[in-house]
Amino acid sequence: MLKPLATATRELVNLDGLWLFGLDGTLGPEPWKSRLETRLEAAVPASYNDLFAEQKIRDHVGLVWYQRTVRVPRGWSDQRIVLRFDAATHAAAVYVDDTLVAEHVGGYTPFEADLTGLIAPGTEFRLTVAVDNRLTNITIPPGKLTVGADGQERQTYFHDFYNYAGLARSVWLYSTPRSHLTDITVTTDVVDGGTGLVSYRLATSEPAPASMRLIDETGNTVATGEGHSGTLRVEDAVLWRPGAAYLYRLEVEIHDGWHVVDAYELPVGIRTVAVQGEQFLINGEPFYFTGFGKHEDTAIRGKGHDNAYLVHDFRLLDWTGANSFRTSHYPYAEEVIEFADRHGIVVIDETAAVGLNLAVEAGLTGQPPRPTFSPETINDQTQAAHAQHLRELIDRDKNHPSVVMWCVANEPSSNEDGAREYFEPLIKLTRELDPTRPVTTTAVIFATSENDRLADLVDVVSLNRYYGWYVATGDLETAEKLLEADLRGWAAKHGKPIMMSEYGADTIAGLHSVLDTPWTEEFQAGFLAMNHRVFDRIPSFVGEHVWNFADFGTGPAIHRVDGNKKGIFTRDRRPKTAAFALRERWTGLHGRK
Ligand code: GCB
Repeated sequence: MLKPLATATRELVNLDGLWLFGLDGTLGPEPWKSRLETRLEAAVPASYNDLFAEQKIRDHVGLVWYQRTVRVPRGWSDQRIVLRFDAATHAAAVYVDDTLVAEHVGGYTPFEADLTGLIAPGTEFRLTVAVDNRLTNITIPPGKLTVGADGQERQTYFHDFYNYAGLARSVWLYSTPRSHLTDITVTTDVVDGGTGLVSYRLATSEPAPASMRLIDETGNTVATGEGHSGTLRVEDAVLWRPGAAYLYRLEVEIHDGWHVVDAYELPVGIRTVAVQGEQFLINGEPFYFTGFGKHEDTAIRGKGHDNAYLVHDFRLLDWTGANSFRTSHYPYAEEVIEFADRHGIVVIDETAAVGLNLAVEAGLTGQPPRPTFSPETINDQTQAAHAQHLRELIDRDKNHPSVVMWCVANEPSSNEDGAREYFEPLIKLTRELDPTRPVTTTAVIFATSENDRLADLVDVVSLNRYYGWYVATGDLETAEKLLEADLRGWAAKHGKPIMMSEYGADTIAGLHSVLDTPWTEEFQAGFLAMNHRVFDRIPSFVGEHVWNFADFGTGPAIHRVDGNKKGIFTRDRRPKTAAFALRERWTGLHGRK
């Protein structure tokens, strides 16, 4: 699926703005069949939860309805007309006037409906979307529904960020020619000490001759090609490098013999990624990840994409000396990945498979643990949803040079029976879908180098560890010993690159102490410094991602004070003391290895 783009042959209308909004059950039966009977309007893109300052809306479980009218551009009569949602969290049914045109499950990947023939250019139609926020044992991420004493559904989930929902990304109406490009796949390589190879594969709606040219940043054509697959050679290629992005532009056209039928263009970064022994290599050079696990999370918008935060967050990454981040715990808006492409920030692209771990559920709820992998819990249907999600994620993000590794899941219960049977086929699928990028999963604290059953399947061992916080709370001396023993165990067993994909301590901005007092700014800085001392003693260490870039919203919990406070920045992006210490380490660290 190609991202909508205005080109010489394609036009694009953005449908963001204010949409009518209502909770299911307040709107009468079959709400899509007429104008929604509501006074509420919701901003798109935004999660709906925090817009209205109303508990009933914030905590609603089930469907909500969005509606607006859309005018189809008059000039689109001979065109194919497509409606595209960049995401609807977590499932959607889309109606054009009275007709159901699309259904989609999975909250963080795009989907489309072909409206050609259903709507007439120059006219208006009623666009209604039902969005479902429910998570069950067969969704990604999983969750659990129960019925409360009041007869209402209650949602619990096994991850620690608020279950924001709705239309948090852009919605588009766009045109393509009837005969059109449907997909482009690009992979790159570097040979002979500097020649870039750009291999392409095109898919089209019907057979059509194709041609393409690759243009450098100064506008010079550096290679041309023909056909649906092939390889372009770029002598003395300027490589896409971390911190020094360079993007060529691939212009693709299909023809009918005489005319250009469809045109599309794609930024291309020429770079290689590989894992060799205990090293992570970008362009053949060892790369050390500095950065964060992030979230799409801001006040009021929830997970709504916002370009102002995008720009600001990337400036703060730069300010701290971060060269990378992980899209914890779901694929981020494509604008974020494109921005990383343009600004040379390296991305570990994670699926929405967070909480495949019912030991974590037990920890979060105080209930006795249930087996994670069983017919009643995470089962074959969950695995099928996970596989589908992987297909959609890799289809969307495969061409981004910033994406250097896939993270198939966050903290799955990799020490439990059933973990290997569940994950082995998914990791295999990931490699089939994209043979060019390394694969990882992050390991939870209960997964030790002794009992884990997945690390031999992945390329990089990524560990989430909270010694000094959840374990040996406040005792950094003990924490240092535990951490070192833990890391050395993994290093000795696997001989692979190891990175810390999460380490952090909750910190209330403005709370201070001269003692090692958890929740203070000084403790957070001391906690990170302890971790760094240990990392620097492990030769196979390839990176450190602090948990988290910024404070973020969570559901109510006795261990969460207005959200998770492990941010180096507050939710409104003000630095805590540790931000300055990180900046000192990371701006001096590049080139360390
Ligand atoms: C974790 C999770 C992350 C949580 C974090 C925490 O291990 O991966 O989603 O937010 O711990 O702060 O507890």
